[in-house]
Amino acid sequence: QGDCGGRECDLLKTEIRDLQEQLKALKATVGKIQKAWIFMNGNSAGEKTFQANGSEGDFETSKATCSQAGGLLASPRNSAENTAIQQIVVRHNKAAYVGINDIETEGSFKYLSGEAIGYSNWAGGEPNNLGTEDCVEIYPDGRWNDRSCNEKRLIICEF
Ligand code: GMH
Ligand code: CA
Repeated sequence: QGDCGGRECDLLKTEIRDLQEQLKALKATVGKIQKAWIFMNGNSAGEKTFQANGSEGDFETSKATCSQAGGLLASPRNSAENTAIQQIVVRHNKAAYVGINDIETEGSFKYLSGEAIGYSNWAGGEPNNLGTEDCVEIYPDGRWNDRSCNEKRLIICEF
């Protein structure tokens, strides 16, 4: 409880107040930087921010690129996130892989975490596993197509 006393206690109280002020200022600064960053070249949905830097890669490269950047290959878990990713695809006029695949079990699409997907936005007739298609691309219209993991696609990461 608040029953500490003496000079040492007063000092701690002052330090805590000072830290609280610094934290508040820090949060405001981070918020501004985040907004400016999203304004420049990204998008957001809920707590997630999505970014593309124009680079392209196959599924493994896309996954590794995002992971090396401290993020995750964009993995839409609801329509708001899907729309945010779609808008970046439109901006770059280039389809992108999402962090979803059925590499492990054909027809069982999972996030990179291994969890089964809880949301999907397949284009008509998809997934059709044409040849062998274990990865998922998102088109400019926001719809998904299962696709070979070896194509070159826009890299979009989430943070
Ligand atoms: C087939 C057809 C197309 C479809 C492609 C795509 C390949 O060529 O069904 O309409 O767009 O497959 O699913 O990944
Ligand atoms: Ca397909």
